Amino acid sequence: MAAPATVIHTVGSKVWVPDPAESWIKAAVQKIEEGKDGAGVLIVALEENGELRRVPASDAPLQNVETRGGVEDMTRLSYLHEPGVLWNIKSRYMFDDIYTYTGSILIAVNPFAPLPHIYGPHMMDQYRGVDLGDLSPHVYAIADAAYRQMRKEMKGQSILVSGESGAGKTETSKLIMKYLAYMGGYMDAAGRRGSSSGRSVEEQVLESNPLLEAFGNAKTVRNNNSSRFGKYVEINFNEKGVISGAAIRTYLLERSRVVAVNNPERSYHIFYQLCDGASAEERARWFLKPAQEFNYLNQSTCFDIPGDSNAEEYQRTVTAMGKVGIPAEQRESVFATVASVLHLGNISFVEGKEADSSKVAPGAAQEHLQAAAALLGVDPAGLEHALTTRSRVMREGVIVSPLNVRSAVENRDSLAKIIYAKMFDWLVAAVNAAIGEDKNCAASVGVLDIYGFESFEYNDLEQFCINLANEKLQQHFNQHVFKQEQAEYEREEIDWSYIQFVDNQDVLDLIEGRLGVLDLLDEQCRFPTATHKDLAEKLYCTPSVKDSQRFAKPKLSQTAFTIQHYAGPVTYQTENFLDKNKDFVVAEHQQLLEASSRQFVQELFASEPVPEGAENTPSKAAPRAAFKFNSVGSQFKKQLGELMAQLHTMEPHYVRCVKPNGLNKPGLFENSNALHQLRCGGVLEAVRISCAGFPNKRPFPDFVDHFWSLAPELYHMPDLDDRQIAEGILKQSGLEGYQLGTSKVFLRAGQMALLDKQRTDKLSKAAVQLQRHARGFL
Ligand code: AD9
Ligand code: MG
Repeated sequence: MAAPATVIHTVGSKVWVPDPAESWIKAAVQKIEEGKDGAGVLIVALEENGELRRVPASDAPLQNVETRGGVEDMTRLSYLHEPGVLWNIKSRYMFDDIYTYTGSILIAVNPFAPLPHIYGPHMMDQYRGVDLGDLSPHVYAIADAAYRQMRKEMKGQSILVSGESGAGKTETSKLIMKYLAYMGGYMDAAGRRGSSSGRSVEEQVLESNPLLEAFGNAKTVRNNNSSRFGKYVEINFNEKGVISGAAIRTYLLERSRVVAVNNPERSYHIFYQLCDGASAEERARWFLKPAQEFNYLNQSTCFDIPGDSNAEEYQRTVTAMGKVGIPAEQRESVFATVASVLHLGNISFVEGKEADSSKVAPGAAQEHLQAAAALLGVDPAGLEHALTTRSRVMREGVIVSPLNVRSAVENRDSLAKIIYAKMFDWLVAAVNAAIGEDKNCAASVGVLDIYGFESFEYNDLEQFCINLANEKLQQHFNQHVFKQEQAEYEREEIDWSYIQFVDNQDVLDLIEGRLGVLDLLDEQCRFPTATHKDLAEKLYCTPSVKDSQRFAKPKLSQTAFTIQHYAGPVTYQTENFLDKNKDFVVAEHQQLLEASSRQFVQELFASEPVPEGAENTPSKAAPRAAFKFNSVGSQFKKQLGELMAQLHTMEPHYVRCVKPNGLNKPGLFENSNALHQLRCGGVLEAVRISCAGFPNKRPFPDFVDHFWSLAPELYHMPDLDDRQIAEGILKQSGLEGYQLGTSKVFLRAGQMALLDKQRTDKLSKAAVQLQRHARGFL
């Protein structure tokens, strides 16, 4: 993305030069030299302190002409390159303009402060029915474009929101949903908004947000309200454009958080809400204690979120559940189940009589065993048995063996996780049932709020799955951006057949293709004795994986692997891959809970049909003690496949959220951090795709106004139109590869800079002549 040739620079040119701290820094060219290999070398002086630096000319792209507060659409920058994009977003952010377009993509920088003046019905009315770009960039403009396009073409629209944790995806999605609810809200004959008949579909849709956030969001080090699941909401509209239904799908809830929290994070909000907010009567019914006394919560010292009240949030959750349409009786069941999970966490074990066996510890643990059993509707002895033994199906029959203390603890945690996960899925299903999908709708708008690309010190199966999702969305994005570019070239009737860009299909093949990483992972999971070392070996020696350009074995590890993602390399540690990939309900748990006296619990554990091809499928004669193996990775791949198939039928709109700093503070913009996100979010990829074609497009009149001085004689010919003058200017310039469309000039990357240079040279020559001329007179 650097400047292609040295000829664009002159002494005095204002350029960007790479800087380790600031990524890019402003400088002015002092001197131009020729390097050893003939390439240009610049001596530049930094703008901020005059320090001199020597940089290859190819590393010093030209600065755009400074505009106060930046430009609203990045494609209007004369020079479209990394520092130009970064600087533009930053300049706007400093004026609280958090939104910027790159063509039709919206970039949203998290303000980390309420900006009430830019949201609300008053602003929604302003954006209603206005073409994208006619008003300042705004998330409402994107929502409006999707809504209008849906109504006009009766075609499904999707709005894909992405960004890293804390970048503002969920807030942005909610703003979009509010806009759609406002536009698609019920209106009576007199044009009054809102339904007269109590609950409206749009209200249900909006209230599903606080509900699912209570159960699926948690405080993390990155975000006090971090979504620990992905979400796709499809809002249905009738032919009048009024909301007629909705469907919600969720992806990969983080289960481990239920039983393990790192300081200073928290588990899911609902636990704290319940402990602080339940009434005396409810507390008695659910045997609740302060949050500090529950082991699943007190591994962290954080119980409160500054500025929030758990008790108030509890009321908010109850209200939201009611508004969505979950009746009191079911709410009771859900809360009892949440409480049962907390009690499970306080059941501790001591060694049993036999060697390597365990039993529930005396004292408080017994009380919690009683409480958990009561809330789950099972017999305490049965629960203890299910927690402390494991049965195996052998040829001779079922063999029940005791678990030692450590295994009992693990077993208890896996029960807690599965109960919570099933309850979460139940909630999503309940919300869907209450709202109701309109299968006969005229068209829908889908909003996707899904975790962005992740790369940490330690990357586990979760990061692997998340990054797979991002690769798939990135491919979708690239194809769309490329298609849009091509559509414009076609409209302008220019030749673009030779323009190509590299796509990320090879990464997808590596991960989800035949005998790719996911296949090999499932294969290893089917061997009961396989370890992560076996998995790593398998990955290192299978040609479909090891020969991929995108795969590498890190030098210093025997079990990790590195994938070269579109957003950069990520090294995954395989230690937990096998365990985390196995998704099954332990037979003891299944048997215990499907026989619960509580209908709700029974429903959660109602036997599902065994998936085809699943291992350990009990044969008809076999006892029920076998478990069903289901792979997390393959399920996620399947879900993603369905999502992508759905998205392919819809017209996409993109919002890229950017977190300006790691401190969640307003007014602070960290360059390298933001740049990394622009890369991960595909914004720079979009720029790259654009640069592979014709990054600068100028309508003929604009082009002529700017460059007439390159061919003043043409400009004064009365018979020529702007297209002919533009053609003449370009011919004289000696450039090649540009194209003339029906209304615009299309320039290849770097050509704008070359033309600008010719123009400056010409104008300064003219100025010199003028001066001489003037002197002649003196
Ligand atoms: V995560 O991947 O779920 O951890 P998100 O969803 O990207 O993350 P979220 O929308 O939760 O981030 O935003 C984080 C915080 O930033 C919010 O709690 C707000 O305090 C803040 N935020 C985000 N967007 C806006 C906004 N448009 N206006 C004001 C905002 N504050
Ligand atoms: Mg979120």
